[in-house]
Formats: sequence, C-alpha cells, structure tokens
Amino acid sequence: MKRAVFNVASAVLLILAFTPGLAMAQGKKIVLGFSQVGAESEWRTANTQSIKDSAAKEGITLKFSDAQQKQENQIKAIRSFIAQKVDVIAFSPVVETGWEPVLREAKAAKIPVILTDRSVAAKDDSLWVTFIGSDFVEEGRRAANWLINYPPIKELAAKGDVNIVELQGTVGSAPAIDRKKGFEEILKGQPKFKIIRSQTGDFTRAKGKEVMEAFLKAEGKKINVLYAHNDDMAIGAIQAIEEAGLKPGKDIVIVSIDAVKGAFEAMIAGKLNCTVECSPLLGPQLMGLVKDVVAGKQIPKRIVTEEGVFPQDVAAKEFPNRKY
Ligand code: GYE
Repeated sequence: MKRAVFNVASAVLLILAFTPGLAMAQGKKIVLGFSQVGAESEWRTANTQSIKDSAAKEGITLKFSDAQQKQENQIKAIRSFIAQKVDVIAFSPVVETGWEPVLREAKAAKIPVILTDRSVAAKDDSLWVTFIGSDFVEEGRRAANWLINYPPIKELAAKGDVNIVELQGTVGSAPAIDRKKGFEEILKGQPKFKIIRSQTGDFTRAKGKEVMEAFLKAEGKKINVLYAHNDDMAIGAIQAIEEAGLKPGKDIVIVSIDAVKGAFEAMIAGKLNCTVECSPLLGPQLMGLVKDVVAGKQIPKRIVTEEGVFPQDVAAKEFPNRKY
C-alpha cells in the first residue's frame, strides 16, 4: 500500500515535470525563445525594444535571436530553442510559407509556439497556440479609403486617371501580401485609380529609395500617388522624389503604413500625406500570453491589435503622444 502511494506521488511529480506550468509551479523563471525578423525598419526596432523591455519587466528570461530577414536563420534559431528546451517559443515569421517541419518539431518537443506580428500560411493550426498582431488587409483598406477620399486626389479623379506606384514589403511576407490585397480590394470599385508600377522595396529605406528612383525614371511626372507598405520605404522614396526635382506630398501624394515617428516628422514637414497605424508595441501582451500559456490557461487563437489612421493635418498634434 505504502509503495502504491509512493508510486502515485512520483507519477504525479512526473506528470508535473512534463506539464506546461512547471516553470511557474516550481517558481522558476520562464524561458522564452524569440526569433525576430531582423532590424529592417523603425517599426522593427520599436518591436524588438518592446519585447526586450517587457520580458525584463515580467522577469521572463529572453533568448533573443535576430534572423537578418532570412527564413533559414529563423529555422535555425527555433531548432536551437527546441534543443535548449525553452518553455515557450515566439517568433515573427519573415515569410508566410515553409514553416510546417520546424513547427512540427516544436510540437513533438511539447514546446508551445506563439506567432507575433506576422502569421504563417499552414493548414494545421494546432502548430501554434495563438497569433497576436495587426490585421494587415484592413491596413491596406484603410490606406486606400483615405486616398480615394483625399480632396486633391478626388479632384484629380474627377478629371482623369490617378496613377499609383506601389512599394511592396518583403516578398512572401504576410504584411506585403495582405496590404496589397486590402488596398486593391478598395480600388477595385474605383476605375480611375490605376496601379501603374508595383515592386518590392523589402521594407527598407535604402531599397525604397532605389526602387522609387526606377519608378521615376520609367514614369516621371505621370506618377500621382505613392503607396508604400511601410513608412521607411516612403521615407527613402521621399529622398528620391526630391532628388528628381519634385515635391513629395504635393506633386506626388504619399500614403504609407506603420505610423512611426519618422513618418510624423515627414508629415509635419509636408512631405508625407498620411500614415496608417500598425503598432509594434506587442511586448506587454506577448509576455502576458507567455505566462498564460505556461500556466495552462485557455487563450484565443487570434488577438488583433487595435490601430488608427493619421493624416498630415493631425500630425503635429499627435506627434508628442507617439511612443514609437
Ligand atoms: O510594417 C514593417 C516591418 O511585420 C508589421 O515589418 C511588420 C512590418 C512593418 O519591417 O515596417
């Protein structure tokens, strides 16, 4: 009998040892492995800072890895987190596809995975616990809706075509795919609005500038609007437009996404017309989720970030309130 009791007790201990929540149950620090996309934009820098600050504040041990925009580096980082037996893995997938094998390895090792910022395109959604981030399709819609209602553009559309050039984000990434989709969805009902050129600028200032130069060479003064999938590319393009002897924000109307401080500065200078908000401050919510997952709590499969739209005329008033 005594022996049976002992066995039950050790069985319970054994079960506990393999149950999420152990780190908390034993009062140990939770270890989170986080694989970041890179450092390609102001947005990303703010996102990284938010994650590092929040982990420190919550007493979570963070193993942070920067993938320099390369999927293979992210896969390596995730494999190393699995080998280190971290409590939770979180990552922001650089592109949407190609994640199943490594996610299956995490599942087999019973390590819960949280997707942050960007999602993956995979049928088996049991491979991750939750996805926290923005609705990128909605951001694309917001950019287009602002554009078609912007008075100088409405005037232009009344007279003829509105020629748009588009700077896309990283090829195959969720925000590039979805921001294009949402924007086009709204423009479908607007026959005067034409996307005459569309190319990736990889979410960076340098690439945004380079591709805008090529657009200007090919289309010159025909361009009425620039839609950039992020502020950094818009800021790079502004330089290209100025160097071509044109006035950004006037000769070419510019709308972009993120609402980082650099965009507010450009709006205050009259060079950018509108930015659609995409919040990078996911750290506090992510750490809350990490704790809940470890505690075995039920959490929603999708958590959408709330955000707004900031046209140029509110930029000066809003600027002091911006946190990134
Ligand atoms: O908009 C861009 C960054 O995934 C939402 O990635 C993020 C995007 C953001 O490089 O600036």
